[in-house]
Amino acid sequence: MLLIGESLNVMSQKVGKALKERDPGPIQEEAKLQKEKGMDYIDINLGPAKKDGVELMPWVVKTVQEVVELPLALDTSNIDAIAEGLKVYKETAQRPLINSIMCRPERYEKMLPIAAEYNADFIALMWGPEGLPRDENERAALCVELVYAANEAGIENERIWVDGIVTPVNIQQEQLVCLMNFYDMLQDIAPGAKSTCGLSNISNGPPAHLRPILNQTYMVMLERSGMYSVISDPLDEKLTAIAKGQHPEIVDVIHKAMDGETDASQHPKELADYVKTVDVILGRKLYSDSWLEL
Ligand code: THG
Repeated sequence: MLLIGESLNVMSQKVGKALKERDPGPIQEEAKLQKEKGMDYIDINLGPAKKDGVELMPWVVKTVQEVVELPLALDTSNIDAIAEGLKVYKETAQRPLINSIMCRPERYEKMLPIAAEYNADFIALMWGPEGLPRDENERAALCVELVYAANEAGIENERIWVDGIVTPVNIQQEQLVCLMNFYDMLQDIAPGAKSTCGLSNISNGPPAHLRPILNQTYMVMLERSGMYSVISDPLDEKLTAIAKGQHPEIVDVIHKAMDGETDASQHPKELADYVKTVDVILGRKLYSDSWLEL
């Protein structure tokens, strides 16, 4: 599983302040930390960046590329800021990633030519004219439309990273299964396409100390549906270790739980918690903040 670090983010206090003040120090520290923690890509998340994005994105790209050679994902809804960032992007072993292009004609008609011109990969976000798709079939329909438009623009499937959108477990529990069903179909819809998602979205809402087990469990479940990469928290070392294949016993218990071949009572607490979390993600149990205590 390839990992894209999420924490070079305008919402983080340290990074947000440094971005505002154009102070390279904390940003370069963050980038080096992400590399040390095993990230394969760094997501530069500037949010909407309406006002100064066109000037800020190229500044951050240069600032990060002075200290690490990892490929970067440029994450902002400001289209011109993405283009300006790609203009100064120093070539890396992998192509840069545009994060993201939505399934809305007025967006992709502007953005696909930018991806083509600068030889960038892009994240295809399954967010349509009516917002979040309701199930795997609506996701599939959006995906077909955007992949077709990308191919027309000369971008092959291998450069498209499909993001079906992870929803918070406490408010849209049933969507988590739809998302896995969608990834199960992806290679039929778009052969050769890559995949990714904002993994931490699943635990956006639950208490902070319970976020890692939700993120870790869902990552393993999604990997079984072919997930190629996730945007993740670089400080979650356990997650990174699982992603890099260092915890086969955890992967094994999660798979068995998915298949109904084990239950929590058969395992010590650490593994039992993964079993209970699978049950919540699959909707076998209703989510509540106390699911591990039940
Ligand atoms: N898909 C794609 N891109 C995305 C998302 C996605 N980019 C943004 C987001 N979702 C993924 N990135 C994050 C970044 C931070 C957090 C979650 C997802 C996060 N941060 C902590 C918080 O908000 O509590 C800590 C913030 C801080 O550092 O203070 O949860 O779905 N393509």
